[in-house]
Amino acid sequence: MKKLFGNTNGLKTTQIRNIEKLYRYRIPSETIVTSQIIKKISMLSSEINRQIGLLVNRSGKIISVIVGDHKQIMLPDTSDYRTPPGRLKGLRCIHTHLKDEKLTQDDLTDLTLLRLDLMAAITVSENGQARHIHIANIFPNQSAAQPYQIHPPIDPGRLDVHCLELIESIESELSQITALHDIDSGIERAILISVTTSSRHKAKISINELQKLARSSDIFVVDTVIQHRKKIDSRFLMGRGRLEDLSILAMQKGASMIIFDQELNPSQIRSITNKIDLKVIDRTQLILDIFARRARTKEGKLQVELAQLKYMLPRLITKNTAMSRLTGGIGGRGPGETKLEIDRRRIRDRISRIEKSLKQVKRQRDLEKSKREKKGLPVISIIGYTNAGKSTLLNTLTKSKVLVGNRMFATLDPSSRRMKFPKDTEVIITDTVGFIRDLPKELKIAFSATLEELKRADLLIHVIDSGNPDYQSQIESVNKILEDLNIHRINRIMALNKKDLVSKDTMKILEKETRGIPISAKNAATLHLLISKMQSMVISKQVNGIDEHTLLV
Ligand SMILES: Nc1nc2c(ncn2[C@@H]2O[C@H](COP(=O)(O)OP(=O)(O)OP(=O)(O)O)[C@@H](O)[C@H]2O)c(=O)[nH]1
Ligand SMILES: [Mg+2]
Repeated sequence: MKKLFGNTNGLKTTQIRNIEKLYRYRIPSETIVTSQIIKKISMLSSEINRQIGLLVNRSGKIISVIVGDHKQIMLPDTSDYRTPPGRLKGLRCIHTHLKDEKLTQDDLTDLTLLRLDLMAAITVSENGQARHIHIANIFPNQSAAQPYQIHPPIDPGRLDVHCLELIESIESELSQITALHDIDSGIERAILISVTTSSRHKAKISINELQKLARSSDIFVVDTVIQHRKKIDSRFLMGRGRLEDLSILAMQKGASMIIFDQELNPSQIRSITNKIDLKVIDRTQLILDIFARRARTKEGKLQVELAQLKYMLPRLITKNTAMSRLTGGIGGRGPGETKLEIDRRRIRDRISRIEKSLKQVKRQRDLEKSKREKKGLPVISIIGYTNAGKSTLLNTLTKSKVLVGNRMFATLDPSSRRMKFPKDTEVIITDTVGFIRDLPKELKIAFSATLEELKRADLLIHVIDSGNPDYQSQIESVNKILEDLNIHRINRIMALNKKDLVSKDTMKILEKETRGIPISAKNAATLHLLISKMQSMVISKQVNGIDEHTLLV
């Protein structure tokens, strides 16, 4: 016999048995619930003085029996039954109300958030007789004030609502909405949400960046929502009402996923995923996902996998399909406790194997490095915020063809090229992974070996995207990362890139603020001043020895 959900404490064994027997019933697909079940559930509910609920699938099978208290039932986790946009969940909830009470706000919230087929409450009299059945369904009409529709109470003896027809008509309306949005293109559609206590301006900049990140991960952004709060709710970040609005918005716009601009801790991911019938991920997961798509070299791939596993481990507490997107399914589909333990152990094993391989790769690289060092070529590293134009600059300077792209983190794996200055000095120029504000710590750790490389640079070129309205805070983020890496004392040139995108006046201000050199990395003709500065700094360093640190900013 399947186990009961909810709280059975204080019930007699015979009562528990009798309630468990409800699992044996089946409901013909055209009726919401049979009179036999109505009778049974009302009697039992009144006997134990608690609500009893059933979750029923489309073919009429009872998949969960839930015992509540006298005021409410808590629906179990149903995230395994996630439905694609344009569909309902495929589950209806039928439960008892002990007082002569209509559907409560909680019932209606569950209906909309979980996208249930139907929500029904049977009111039960003190002697265990069913009085009325109250039914509500989702009402996807965009112009309606409420996302649900409540039917007039039905007499238990006259249950003539054709259940399947009703559900199908709702789904047909939903699919009309989704057809409008070309859902079947296979591209994930997401709503971005920022729940924040900081200023509107900051939140806006941040969510714009999240939008670029989403696009870089081939996700189509259907809407962005900024929610200001005096205090962040520790469980759901936002209030439940807002969560409900979000669910409705997702339904109306055919979104399958919400992405939080804030990092969600394991328990927040869990509570939100259980509450809302949408895939839920945060900015960190999105960045990890982009990295996973971009990594090409063995080292890069290992580093990203390590970061993902470390991020996932504490979050592998319960089912969370959001993870499957990142892990190709490890633990994605609601593992039971033992499977969870196996998954955890497998992940830990994999983590230590990757760490070992990475050490080996590093040894190999050190070997190559020392060969190169013997040649004694100075190293210039190009660094900067992601999408600033670092790879473009490397390409133009060295006439090479490193991948450039108008997306975040186009470059993951560092590449090095030789370059000869007019005065015949030869150097090695390296391009690095872009920086981003609040770089997830898992990635920082995983990429520490790559970033450590920067310590060996004789000169850093900090490329700035002058065309980005947020350039100032991007510079700050880069500076902060340089400090974290303890390389902020290495000589540095600020290159104010994309000067073709800003007016001369703006560029003047920028030059004054940063004492940088305006360039357009795409256009070799604009690089003379930069090249001569690079050359003079490399030569002066060679002359003056390694310990001189003139910070040129
Ligand atoms: N208008 C303009 N666009 C530029 C310039 N330099 C680079 N870009 C564009 O900026 C985008 C990013 O260039 P990348 O060179 O890939 O930038 P990156 O800093 O290497 O980026 P990541 O590797 O993603 O961190 C591309 O679409 C480039 O074509 C420039 O001088 N002017
Ligand atoms: Mg790049």
